[in-house]
Amino acid sequence: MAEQSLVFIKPDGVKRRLMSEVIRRFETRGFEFKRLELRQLSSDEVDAHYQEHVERDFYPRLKEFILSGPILIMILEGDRVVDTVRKMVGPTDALDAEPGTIRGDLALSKGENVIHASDSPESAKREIENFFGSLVH
Ligand code: IDP
Ligand code: MG
Repeated sequence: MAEQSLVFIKPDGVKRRLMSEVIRRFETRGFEFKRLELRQLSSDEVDAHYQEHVERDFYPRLKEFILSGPILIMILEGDRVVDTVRKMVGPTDALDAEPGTIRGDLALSKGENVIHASDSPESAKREIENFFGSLVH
């Protein structure tokens, strides 16, 4: 199966009407969209998605933020999609993100940073199974 990445626009990006801007970047870069779905996550889905962060001091605020409105979930597919999308997204703290990246162009915060993207093919599989119940072909 071709490499996939689980990406979502966070509630700040949806509320700020950045969906089309972010979709456009991935579409024009050449990735295939396997899924594209606006969805309100459940508490359990957020805990499972951010399992590596649930004990962190910032987690309660992160969870409240992710649950504060719908997110736009995408499964993107293509050659080296995981690393390429992470480069297009930029670092976690948007103040460190270079212009030209999604966070560098569209955000100014470390918490409310517009977008999530899988950090490895293994994370992508786990995240896709969490949101879609199985891998997607
Ligand atoms: P990533 O989204 O760039 O992979 P992670 O370190 O995996 O960054 O953190 C997940 C998300 O948790 C971040 O995108 C951000 O929304 C939030 N977050 C991470 N670190 C902090 C922090 O120090 N303060 C507030 N929010 C944070
Ligand atoms: Mg991460």
